[in-house]
Amino acid sequence: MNKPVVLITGAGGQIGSVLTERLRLKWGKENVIASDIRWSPLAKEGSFEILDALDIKRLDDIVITHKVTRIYHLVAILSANGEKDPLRTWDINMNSWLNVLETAKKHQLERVFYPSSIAVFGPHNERVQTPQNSNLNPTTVYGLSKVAGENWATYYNSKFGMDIRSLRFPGLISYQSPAGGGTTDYAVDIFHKAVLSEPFACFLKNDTRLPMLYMDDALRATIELMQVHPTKLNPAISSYNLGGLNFTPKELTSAIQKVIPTFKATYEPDSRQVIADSWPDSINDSDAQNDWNWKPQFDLDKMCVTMIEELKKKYSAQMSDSIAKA
Ligand code: AKB
Repeated sequence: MNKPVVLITGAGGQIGSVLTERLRLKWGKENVIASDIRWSPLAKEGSFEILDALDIKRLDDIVITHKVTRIYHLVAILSANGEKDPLRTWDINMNSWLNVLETAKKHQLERVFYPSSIAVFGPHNERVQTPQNSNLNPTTVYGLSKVAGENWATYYNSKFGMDIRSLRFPGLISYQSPAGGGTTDYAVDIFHKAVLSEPFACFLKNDTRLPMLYMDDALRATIELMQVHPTKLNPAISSYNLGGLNFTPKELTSAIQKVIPTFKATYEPDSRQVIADSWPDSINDSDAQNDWNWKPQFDLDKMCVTMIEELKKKYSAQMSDSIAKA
């Protein structure tokens, strides 16, 4: 099999910065082009292009110049930030995606990846083990754009014979890069405070249960889904539910306290609580398990230990750097 030439849009974000690294390891630096609207440190390690994904001409030029065969489209304004300017969120989330779809169709790209989200669900869905085929009635503009994005993917797949694959990500937890304006961000921020020995004020109530996933599992799911033979995938599924973990802020605090017993959190809900209350507690991902053998590897305790170890290393490396520079 020829190696794909991959373009990642929005590569500077939470998923993109780690996915780029992973794909560069898998396919070689020369075969993975990271792009973002602004410069990113990813440029130091391999090909990088400045790209505003609303600019279809520039996208087209990049695809031609690098002979791109696959796109991972990671540009999006997330749930909490999206509510600050709904029309701009719709414009960026939808039109960047339509640009990718049109470009992929024009150049007959082999495969495209689209990240959807648990934000496609709304308050009228079954909250526990939310099924794959639920009615989708989101309450955020981010969720609306993800439902529409999934439907556009199905449309291009069936009408133009394309191969667009998608996952509904829960909240993602990673040490490499900050979370970017979502409702699940607390579950990343809390680790930074814990490692810095500072108290954490959580913006959700202590008993708000949400589906979450450690980044390593999310990346593995993405890479596995993109490698699966097309006949294994169910064409009736526009985007696969992806489960993994689910916990409340209080449970996460207790799990962190097993590693850092002095850590303390308070709970001061803000406007993000309403969004969290409209989302599932947990996700049924049996279709992903059956169709392409999806299985997460990180439980809550393993994730906490790894996050804390890695963040400690990161902060002590930063400290040594600044001492060396002083
Ligand atoms: C958000 O909180 O908006 C995202 C998501 C669940 O898609 N992390």
